[in-house]
Amino acid sequence: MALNSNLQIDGDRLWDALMEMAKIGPGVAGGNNRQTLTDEDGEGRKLFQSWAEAAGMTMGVDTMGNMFFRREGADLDALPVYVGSHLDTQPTGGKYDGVLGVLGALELVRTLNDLNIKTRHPIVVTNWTNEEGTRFAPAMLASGVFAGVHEEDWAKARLDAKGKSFGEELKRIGWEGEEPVGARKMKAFFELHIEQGPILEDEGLDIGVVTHGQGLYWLEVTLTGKESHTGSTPMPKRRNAGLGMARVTELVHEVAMDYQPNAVGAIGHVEVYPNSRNIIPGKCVFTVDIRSPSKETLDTMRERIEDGIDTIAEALDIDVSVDEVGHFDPVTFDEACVKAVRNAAERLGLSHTDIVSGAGHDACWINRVAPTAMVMCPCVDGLSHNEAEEITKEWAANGANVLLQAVVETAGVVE
Ligand code: HGY
Ligand code: MN
Ligand code: MN
Repeated sequence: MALNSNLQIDGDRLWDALMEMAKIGPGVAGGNNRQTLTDEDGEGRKLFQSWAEAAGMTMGVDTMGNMFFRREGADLDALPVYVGSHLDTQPTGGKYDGVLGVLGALELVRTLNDLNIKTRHPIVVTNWTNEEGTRFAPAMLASGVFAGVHEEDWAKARLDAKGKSFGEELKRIGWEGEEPVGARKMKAFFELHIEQGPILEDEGLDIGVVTHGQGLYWLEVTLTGKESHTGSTPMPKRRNAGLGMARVTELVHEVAMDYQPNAVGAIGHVEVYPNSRNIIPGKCVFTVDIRSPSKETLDTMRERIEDGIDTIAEALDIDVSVDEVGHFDPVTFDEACVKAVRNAAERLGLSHTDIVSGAGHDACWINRVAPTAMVMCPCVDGLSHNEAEEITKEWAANGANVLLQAVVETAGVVE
């Protein structure tokens, strides 16, 4: 069967699956709180497993809890085409970030089953553990181990805010697999994801053909001053870590603004000790998140911010330490895979544009070990990492149809 625009997924079935999965780990404002390796994550994994096995796929799980569901191809020895994303969410996350990519891949297989289409290469639907990095830093942790970026022991020793380790939590929810992580070889990897930015919606475009992903640093900064009474400590005698954090927050913003229109910078995670109304903060721990599509700009921003932090600490007589807890350089996705995505959008008559991903994705790491590309669909107001994250059924279906066509083009149709 030649690939043509008649090959389309069932948009209602995809939407129903998204709404069903969204019931697990509900947020408080219509989104989701299904953080990695929580009981809710375990429940979501079980639901996904039941659907994937009902679609005739066989499951494999590796030692980082990455889930793989294989649909056999005509050529049993051919390297599979992998397709997927992540089911874990932010604490105040949306229903579609990551989930659309996993359930869009499931829908792709369900559609091939309905139409009795056999591909030459097997297809493997994937759920990567801990893409968000919000409970266990850094982001894309398990796909990073798979791609050989992180050592498995280091990853399993990562602690959450309550001092629980990734490894013990993975065991606790019963999803530590047997497969050695990274042993699987891929012909290609495709990931469907919401844009998490405003470009596609603002320009009225259906599809983002992701050519690059911007680079990122997560710098965990610890400022140590001296706890003392907010009422009786004279201003000149204060060693105020909270004031230091405020100045660093401003510094990060100013540096990012110097490299517009693409650079970004903010501080999203903050811990203030002892966090008492009438004690001057003795210690602040926070994470600087800076990103740019240009490696040179990213490194310059990091240098300027670290120098600025030293100046601020000296002026306030506070101590400082900076730990890199996350980093990846800007990513260029595989030309042939990107072309398959672009061909798919054209074949389907969908408007599209090349786009650089602002967010990090598992695809950014998998691109190191296999030819990789991403498909993006719009999201309302470009909003994500917010419970109000929204997409339309049509946008979801367009994205999943492009994913289907790109994967089938790459896997080859036998009958
Ligand atoms: O941080 C990111 O870019 C991704 O959402 N984990
Ligand atoms: Mn995501
Ligand atoms: Mn996310």
